[in-house]
This record gives sequence, C-alpha cells and structure tokens, in this order.
Amino acid sequence: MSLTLYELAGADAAVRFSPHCWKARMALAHKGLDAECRPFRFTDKAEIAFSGQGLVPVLVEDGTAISDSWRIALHLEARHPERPSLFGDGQGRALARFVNAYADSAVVAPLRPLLTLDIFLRVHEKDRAYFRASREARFGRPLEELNSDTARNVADFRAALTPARTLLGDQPFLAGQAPAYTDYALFGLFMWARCISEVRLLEEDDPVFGWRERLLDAFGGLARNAPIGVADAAA
Ligand SMILES: N[C@@H](CCC(=O)N[C@@H](CS)C(=O)NCC(=O)O)C(=O)O
Repeated sequence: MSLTLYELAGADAAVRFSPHCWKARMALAHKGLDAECRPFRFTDKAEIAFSGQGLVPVLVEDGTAISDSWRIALHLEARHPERPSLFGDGQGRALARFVNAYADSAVVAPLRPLLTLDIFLRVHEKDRAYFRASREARFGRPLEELNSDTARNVADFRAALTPARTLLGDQPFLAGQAPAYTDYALFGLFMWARCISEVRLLEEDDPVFGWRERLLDAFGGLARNAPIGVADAAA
C-alpha cells in the first residue's frame, strides 16, 4: 500500500499548519496508516494539478487521488474497514459531518482574521504576493488591519465553541470516551493556530482546553510534537 499526503507548509517546510491537512493527518493516525507527507506551498498548484483542483489536503492512495479532507475521511473509512473506525456505529458519521460543517463555518469565522497576518508572516517568500492579494480580496482590507479586532475575535471564537464546550463538560471527547473523526474535524482548527500563532485562544479551566490537551497527546503526541513556526505554541 502506498500513501502520500500533500500538506500545506510554511517557509520552514517542516511546519504544516493547514487545519484541513491536520484533519487528514489525524484520520490517518487513527487508522494506523503511515503516509509520506509532502510539503506543498500555496503557489505550487501545478504539483497537485493531477487531482483536478488546487487545494490541499490531497491524498494519493495506490495511484488514486482524493482531495478535500471530508472526502479523504470517507475514503479511508471505506478502503480500510478492518482498521479502527473513524465514525463508529449508528449516527457517528452524521455527527462527524455536522461537527465538520460547524467547525468550518461558525468556528472558523472569528479564527480567520486572528490568524491571517500570522500566516502571511510565515509562508514561503514565493507565496507572499499570492497570499496577500487573495486574502486582502477576501477581507476587503489590508492584512495589517486585521489585528485591530483581536479581543473581539477571541471572544467570538470562545462563544462559537459553546456547543462543543457543553458536550465536553460531560465526556472526554466529542465522540464519547475515545476520539474519532468528530474530534479531529474541530481539532484541526486548533493545530492551525498552534503552528503559526501565539494568540491565547482558551483559558485553562475551559473543558475545551483539556480536550485539546488530550488530542495533542493522542497517537504518541503526534500533534504536540509537530514542528511549529513560533517560539511558543498558541495556548
Ligand atoms: N474543504 C476543503 C478545504 C481545503 C482548503 O481550503 N485548503 C487550503 C489550505 S487549509 C488550501 O489549499 N488553500 C490554498 C489556497 O488558498 O490557494 C477541505 O476540507 O479539505
């Protein structure tokens, strides 16, 4: 079996900061699968042209290319049913789909402006002009102005976590007693912050903080030991 995962990388190729690539990384680890994780920069579009689109993650398994982190999770579950399930029984897949959509909408919204300037400062030099132009078009203002709303964005981010916080007050993982894709779908966003920013997102008494610690330690500390592009990881 041959597995290759194309992952977004910073100026330092070891720093892999994409939230969606982290979802795929955690899914592979959950399945106990080893992949060659290749660095991809924003402007390396030609390298993944074979996948028919321009975003990462892209997983290539035995010559078949799959893009989009959710589709990668579905692929891994279907292709490796004998390995630990990413979704569990019953409504696990629907719950994971819901949490993925919640993470990529309500939770990501206040996080994007918090992290975008930090990303810009840590992308490869060749990516800078593309990144600035595409993100300034998205936000409608210079990247340097995004930091003016930090306190409000942190407050909005914490508020957006309320549904997860409620559940994590009752159980160690969103999926129950052990982690599954439902957890990775949200955790990917925290790895994005951890790898490129020093912003303080959570207080230690927040149940989400403890959950994040448990996932940082999962799979032998895969996420905790991942190289970061800042002196101190985002708390
Ligand atoms: N829905 C996709 C989103 C993928 C995505 O937006 N990837 C970003 C990295 S986090 C990307 O490749 N960006 C390249 C660009 O903006 O040009 C997924 O879940 O995989």
